[in-house]
Amino acid sequence: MPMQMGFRWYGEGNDKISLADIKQIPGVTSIVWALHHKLPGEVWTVEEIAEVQKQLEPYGFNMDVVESVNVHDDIKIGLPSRDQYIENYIQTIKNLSKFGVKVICYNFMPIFDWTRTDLFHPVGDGSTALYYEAGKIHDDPKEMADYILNNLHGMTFPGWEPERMEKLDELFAAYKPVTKEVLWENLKYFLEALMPTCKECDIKMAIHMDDPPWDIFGLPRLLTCEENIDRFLKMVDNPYNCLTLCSGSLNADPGNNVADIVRKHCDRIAFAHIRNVKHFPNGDFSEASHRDCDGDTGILDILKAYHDCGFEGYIRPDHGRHLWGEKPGNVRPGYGLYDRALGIMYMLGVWDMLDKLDGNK
Ligand code: CS2
Ligand code: MN
Repeated sequence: MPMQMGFRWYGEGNDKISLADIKQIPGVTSIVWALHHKLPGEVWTVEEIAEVQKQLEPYGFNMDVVESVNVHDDIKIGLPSRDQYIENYIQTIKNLSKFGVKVICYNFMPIFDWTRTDLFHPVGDGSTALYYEAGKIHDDPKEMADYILNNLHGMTFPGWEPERMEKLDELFAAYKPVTKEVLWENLKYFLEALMPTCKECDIKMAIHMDDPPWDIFGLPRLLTCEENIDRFLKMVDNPYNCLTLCSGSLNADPGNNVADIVRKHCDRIAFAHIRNVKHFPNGDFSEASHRDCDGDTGILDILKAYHDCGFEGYIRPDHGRHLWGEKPGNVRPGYGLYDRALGIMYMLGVWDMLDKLDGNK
């Protein structure tokens, strides 16, 4: 089976991009979906999942990959209430398995998901992209959360739920005792509880890399480099404990070589995110088009590594730039239609050529 191309979609009525639009992008077989109205910790019901299935079916898309089923803070903090939230997570896995879901992408970052200081930074060609200004990130996390929420213009964004952001002080206080080692322990506890159900349901848990891959606002981050990925996979050494290897998240640290990690752990990568990043000498970075030479991530080397390993998992373009009229208010930052579609064509172009050179086509 060849790799399967996915496209992230935020759901009917919640995403300006329609399934009919996505259908016109060559090669997409999987819609990477989620129930975006659910808060972390809530059970996803069979009826709610069936609703999405009904929407995808006419287009022939599969619903094999969910991104994300978000993990409740109490699990990450390790509070006694975590056992109930883990039970809920297990029930969600069971419900998802009734619809043939194969991979659940999630992350284990305290409080915040991806973090950027500018959501619409000029790239220089008229387009804009997500940008990280190293000097700005040491400021108040509240200011940053306000900035991001204001620029989402009411659009849902996992990890940036207004309900959670309102309680930022409480959240920071609750995470106080959570050192890096405690967070590792809590991740292990969570995964070990899930693994039997994952096997029974044939669903892989695929952790997303931390973005950016370093501690921010004093909060520990784990999935940041090859060494920690090794530790993670060994810690719960189970074929259902997998990675969402996000090239752009990892490569925000220029010390990470994503292609090397692909070659080392290909059998444990359930889901590949391809995103390109350009580094600046002062520690800032900007997201870039998927074309190899537009950034520093080594997109060609990464695709070649997946191809050489016979990767049969799911792959998707990650964040794109905002193009051709995609402006604050009418586009979900990083998730416009055009640049992600261009990214897919770039990836498929490379992939098809590698197939051809191998004599497979
Ligand atoms: C995604 C992540 O938009 C993105 O950067 O790749 O937010 C990802 O969806 C989550 O971290 C997974 O839980
Ligand atoms: Mn990603």
